[in-house]
Amino acid sequence: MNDPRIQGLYLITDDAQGAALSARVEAALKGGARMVQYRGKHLSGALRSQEAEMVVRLCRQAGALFIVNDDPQLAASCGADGVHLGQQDGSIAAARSLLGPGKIIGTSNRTLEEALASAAAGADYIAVGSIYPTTTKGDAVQVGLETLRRIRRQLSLPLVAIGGIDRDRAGAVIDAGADAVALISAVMADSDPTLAAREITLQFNRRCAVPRGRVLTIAGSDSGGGAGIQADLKTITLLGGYGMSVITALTAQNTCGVRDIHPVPSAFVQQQLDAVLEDLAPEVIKTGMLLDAEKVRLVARCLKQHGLPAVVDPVMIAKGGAPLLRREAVAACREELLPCCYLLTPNLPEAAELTGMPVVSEGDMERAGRRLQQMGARNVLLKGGHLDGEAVDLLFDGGTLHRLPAPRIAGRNTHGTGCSSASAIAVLLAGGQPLPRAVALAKEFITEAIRTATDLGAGHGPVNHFIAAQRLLNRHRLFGDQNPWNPTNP
Ligand code: TZP
Repeated sequence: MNDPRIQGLYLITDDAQGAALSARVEAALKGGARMVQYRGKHLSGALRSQEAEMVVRLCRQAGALFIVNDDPQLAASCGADGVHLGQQDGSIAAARSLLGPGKIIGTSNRTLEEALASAAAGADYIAVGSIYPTTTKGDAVQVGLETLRRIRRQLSLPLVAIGGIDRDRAGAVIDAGADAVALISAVMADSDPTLAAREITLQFNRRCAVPRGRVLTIAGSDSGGGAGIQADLKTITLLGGYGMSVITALTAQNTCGVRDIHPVPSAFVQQQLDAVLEDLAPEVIKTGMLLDAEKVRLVARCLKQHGLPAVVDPVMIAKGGAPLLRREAVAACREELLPCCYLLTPNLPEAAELTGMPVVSEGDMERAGRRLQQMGARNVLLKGGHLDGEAVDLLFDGGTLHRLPAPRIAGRNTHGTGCSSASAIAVLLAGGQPLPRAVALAKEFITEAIRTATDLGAGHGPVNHFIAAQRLLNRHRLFGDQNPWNPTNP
C-alpha cells in the first residue's frame, strides 16, 4: 500500500553546516516541509553522523519524515525513516535487508523504464528528475514534465518531482501528478526559508475540495458591508476559500462615510486570534484596519510566531478622510509589521506615509516599492489607482518588477476596493496560485467588480463581488468541475 506520508514539500539539505543548517531546516519545517533528506555531501564519518542526528531531532519535533541520501548504514544508525538511493548506489534489496520492512526506500529515476524497474524492485517512492534545468547538481539531466506525466500514467506509487523547481514552477509539477516536490535551492538559499517553504506547500491546495484554502482576515467591521471584514469574507467565500475573522474595531459607516469608530480592546483581539489559530489552522492571513500601535504589534508577533504568509493592506485613511490607523501606529507598522509581511499592498498615499517619500508618478512608485522591500516587506504591490490615466499597479516580487496595467473605470462605486483586492490575493494564494498569478487574477477580479458595480447608497457604493467572482472562476476555470457557476457542471 502507498505510504500516505510521502506528499507535500520534501526538503533536501544543501552544503550548509552546523548552526546554519539547523536554522534553515528548522525554518523550512515551520513552513510546512513534510520530509527532509539529509544529503551532507561535505562531511564524512562522525561529523556526518552528528549532523544527521541533529536533523533527525528537528524532524521528530516537527512530525516530519527523515531520509538519508545514499547511505543505508547511516540511515540505520541514526534511526532515519528511510534512505534515498541514486541509480548508481546500492540495490533496493540490500537496503531493505539492512533497514527492515517498515522503512522507506526511494530512488532517483530519469526514465519510465528506470521508474518501472524501481517499482518492481520494491521502492516506496519514485523520484523523477531533473524536471527543469538546475545548477545545484552538476550531473543532473533534464527530463521534463512529460516524463513525469508518463510515469504518473503507469504507476500509482508516490512520485517525488525534483530539479529546478521553484515557486513559479511548483503548480505545473503538482498538476502533472507529483505527490511531493523535492527542493534544495528554492528553500535552502532563500533569506526566509519559512515563507519560501509556505509558498510551495500552499500550492498543494490546488488539489483540495472547495472551500480551498483557509484565510484569516484581521480588520475592522464596516456596517455598510462594502469594505472591511464584510468585503473580505464575501471575497474569500466567492473565490472558493474558507474565511475567518478577527475584528479590531467596529465602525458605524455607510457609503457616505465613517460616523464613529468603536475600538475592540487589544486583549480581546488577542483572544479572537488565539481561538482561531488554535483550532482552524489558517493558511494565509490578510490584515486591514489595525487602528493602533498595540494591535499592530500584536499582529506582528503572531505572524512571526506562526510563520504564516500575510497580505498586509496598510489601511490608514477612509475615503471620506476618517483615520483608520492612529499616527503613533505608523512607526509600529514600519518597524514591526513590514519585516514580517509576505505581501504589502499600499496605495500611493500609504506608500508615501510609510517611506516618507513623495509618490506621485510611476517613477516614484518604483522607488517607493524598492524602498519598502528594503524596509523588510518580502513582496510589494504598489497600487497606482490614485494616478491619472491607466490604473497601473507595480508588483515587486523578490527581485522582479511586474507592471500590471488596467483600464481606468469611471464611476463612484469604489468603496472597499483595497480590502477586496488584498482578500482576493490572499484567497488565491491559499488556493494554490503562485504570487504573480494570484496578483494578476485579483487585479482582473477587482477591475471587473468596479466595472459591474451597481449604485447602492448615496455615496461611494460597493463593488460587485458576486459577478466579478463568477466571471473570474469561469474565465480561468479555476475550480474545474467544482465550479458551481460553470454552466456545464450539474
Ligand atoms: N537530483 C536531481 S536534480 C537535483 C537532485 C539532487 C538537484 C535539485 O536541486 P534544486 O536546487 O531544487 O534544483
